[in-house]
Amino acid sequence: MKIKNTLPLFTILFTAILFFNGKKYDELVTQRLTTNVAICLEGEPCGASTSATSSPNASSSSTFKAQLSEGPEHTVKMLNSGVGGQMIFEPAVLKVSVGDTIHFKATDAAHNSASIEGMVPDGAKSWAGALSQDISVVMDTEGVYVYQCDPHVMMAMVGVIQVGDAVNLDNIKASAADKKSAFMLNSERLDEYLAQL
Ligand SMILES: [Cu+2]
Repeated sequence: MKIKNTLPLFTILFTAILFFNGKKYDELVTQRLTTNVAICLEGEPCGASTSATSSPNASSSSTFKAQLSEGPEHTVKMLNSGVGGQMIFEPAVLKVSVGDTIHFKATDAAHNSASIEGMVPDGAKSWAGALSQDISVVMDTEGVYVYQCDPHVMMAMVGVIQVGDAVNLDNIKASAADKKSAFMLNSERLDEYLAQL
C-alpha cells in the first residue's frame, strides 16, 4: 500500500527532473549557437564569411589582370606545390614583350614544359623540354601561348604566356574549351588563367 502510493510521486518527480534538465540543456544549446554566430574570423568583418556573394574579394579575384613583367628575361618554376595549388607552373600567367626569353626551371623533378599544338600564335615555334630539365625559350612571335607539363596535364598543369598583344586570344579560348576535357582535376584553371589576360 505504501509503495503503491509513492510510485506515482516518484514518477512525477522523475519527469519533473527530466523536464527541467531538458530545458536547461536546450538553453545551453541555444547559448552555444548564439555564441558561434557572434564569432568573427580574424581579419574579416563580422558576418562577411557567411555571405560569399557580398564578399569584395570574390569579384576582385575574377577581374585580376596580369601586369607586364619587366625586363627581357623571366623565370617560370615547375612545382609539385605552389601558391595556386598542386602540380603547377609559377607564375602560371605571364605577360612579356616580343623577343623576351622564358627560363622554365625544373625546381621540382619529373616536370617539363611543352607548347600545346594549336595553342600558340600562327608561325610561332613550338618547344618541348625534357623531364626534370630546365629549358629556355625565346618568344619572338606576338600572341598568346599555352603550354603544359606532359605527365601532369590531367591535373591541369598548364601555363599561359602573352607576348606583346593577345592577337590570337579568341582562337586560344576556343581551343581551351577542348583542352579542358583532358583535365581530371583543376578543370577551371585554364579559364582562370586566360581571364587574367
Ligand atoms: Cu608536372
